[in-house]
Amino acid sequence: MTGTPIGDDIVAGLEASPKWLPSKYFYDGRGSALFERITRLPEYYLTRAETAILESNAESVVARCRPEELVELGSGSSRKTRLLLEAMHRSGAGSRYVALDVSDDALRAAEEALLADYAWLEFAGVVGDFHTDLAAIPRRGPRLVAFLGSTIGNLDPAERATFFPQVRDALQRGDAFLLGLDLVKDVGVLEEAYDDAAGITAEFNRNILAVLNRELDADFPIDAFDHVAVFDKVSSWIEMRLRATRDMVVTLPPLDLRVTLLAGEEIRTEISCKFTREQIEAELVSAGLGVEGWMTDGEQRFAIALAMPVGP
Ligand code: SAH
Ligand code: AVI
Repeated sequence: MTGTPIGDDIVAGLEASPKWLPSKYFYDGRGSALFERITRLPEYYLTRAETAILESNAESVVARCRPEELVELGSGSSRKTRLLLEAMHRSGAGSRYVALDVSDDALRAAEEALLADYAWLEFAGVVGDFHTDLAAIPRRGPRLVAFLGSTIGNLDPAERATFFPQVRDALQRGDAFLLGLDLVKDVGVLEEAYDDAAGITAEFNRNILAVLNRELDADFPIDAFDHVAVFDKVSSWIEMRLRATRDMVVTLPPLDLRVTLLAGEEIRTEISCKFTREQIEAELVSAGLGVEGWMTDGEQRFAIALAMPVGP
């Protein structure tokens, strides 16, 4: 998946109570492919809703900031990104696309698919972590930074409070930040989106254990975990967990780690926050980003905010 060594965060998570794992470890080749299947599930409305918003608004977003380069964080398959790249190309704005993702498998597949269709595209893939690596991408001119898919929801409030100022620092006056956000809605709709009838999200969830088994020579008995997805109303997030169905001891030899799990014990693998406009506007403003545009789908399930740096 990535050249970054995995370790310290896993030790911290598995020694914590309750236990947790960082969600970036879902995305090896299989995890990225499972996520793509999720985006096509009837229950997972997010990708369809965001695509509809981009279909209606990509042109005006590009007209607003006239970017020479599009920098996308957590770009995955870059499928929806095509709408922005095509709008940039049509308008005669720049043709440089920097895709940053922790998954080199996803980046390679995206590069191949994009270059097969867009001979004019200048593609740069960066294997990296959007928590730390945005500042290292050189700015070549007016810039649009995109963070789509509501991946921002996978960051907790403290992580967002660190992340948004980094985005602000990567922008100059006239640059823009395009942020995809899943909105608060009926709990039943939310929980079904994360617990689909075909069981693809469950497979995606369990894949994080397969990654640890392969990368860290761990011995998680993957079939002995149930998929759990619940909406926490207080925190306004979906929490995905893996619940042990029996007592077990798991070893991760390279980390010198031995983990005991009791039957019924859960490991949190992901949060997926659901937002209101007021909340996200307040967070962006306190990072020096003013919301200049707010676009939603017809059913108000999903929003894309267009933010621009304010102040000097
Ligand atoms: N933006 C795409 C993909 C969303 S899936 C879409 O909207 O469909 C989340 C993507 O973020 C995956 O491709 C995953 O590999 C990547 N990702 C997760 N954590 C990351 C991190 N910390 N740094 C960089 N990329 C990360
Ligand atoms: C990538 N991320 C925004 C997805 C989400 O909805 O939180 C990951 C996902 N997890 C379960 N289904 C999809």
